[in-house]
Amino acid sequence: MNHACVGRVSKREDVETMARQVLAGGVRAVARVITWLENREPVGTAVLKRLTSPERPAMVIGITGYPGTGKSTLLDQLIAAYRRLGKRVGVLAVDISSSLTGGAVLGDRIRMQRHADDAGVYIRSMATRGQSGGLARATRDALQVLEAAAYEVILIETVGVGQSDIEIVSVAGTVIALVAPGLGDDVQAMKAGLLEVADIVVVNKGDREGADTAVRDLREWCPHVLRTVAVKGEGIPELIAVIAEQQRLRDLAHTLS
Ligand SMILES: Nc1nc2c(ncn2[C@@H]2O[C@H](COP(=O)(O)OP(=O)(O)O)[C@@H](O)[C@H]2O)c(=O)[nH]1
Ligand SMILES: [Mg+2]
Repeated sequence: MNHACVGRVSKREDVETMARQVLAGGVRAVARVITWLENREPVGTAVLKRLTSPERPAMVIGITGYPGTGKSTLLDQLIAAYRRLGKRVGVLAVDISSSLTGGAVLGDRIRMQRHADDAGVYIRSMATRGQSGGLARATRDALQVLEAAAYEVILIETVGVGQSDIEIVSVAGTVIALVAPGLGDDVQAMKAGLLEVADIVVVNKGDREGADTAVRDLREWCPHVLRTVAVKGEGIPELIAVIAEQQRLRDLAHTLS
């Protein structure tokens, strides 16, 4: 018996079964395929080729900003809000610089733990694989898998504000840049890069001194500046509304072009 051939046949069955399970929204298949894609295994790419896009495209929201600004806390609130609207939510937490941010991902896990038993929520950490370019590609692939699995809202959180963050969040229909008061220099630095790709700027920690000044300052740069207190859920309904409006206008522009 030719083992190589047997191997190939079972792989092909794997590919078809996996693709079917992903399209049926199977969480275990989703997780496995994303791992294959992260590791650049050809079987992952083969599954990806068999995936079809859903009739209604997912709403993809990128959230970026410096560590500690409250991205994960905000994300947790957004998950809860979209779940109340009956949406299936997928989350890709991309940690580009785990060595810089220490236990950021672990902290995120704990913060979002309350959604762990919810079958309508899938949370995935995308870890560093050498260069950030590979991570950007793996994230795009994972996004495609989640879309095929019919997650209606997909949230991508990136840590830091490097070029690779911009590359990653740029695949999102809506990009949210998060800032917190008291990070004056960071806000200046962000103006050069992140604010250019941001559709919405959120000044989180609105309960802190300096939030008003930050909002006023940023309004000169970006038309959509909102203030939130993520720990208390303040400003979340307003943010959801602005995201919906921004996506609506984008889709309209897309239809007209
Ligand atoms: N005072 C205040 N603290 C907040 C707010 N949002 C988040 N935090 C806290 O800021 C810290 C960092 O939040 P986290 O969501 O992990 O930030 P991330 O690194 O950007 O993901 C945590 O201790 C949060 O509890 C807020 O609106 N106000
Ligand atoms: Mg975080």
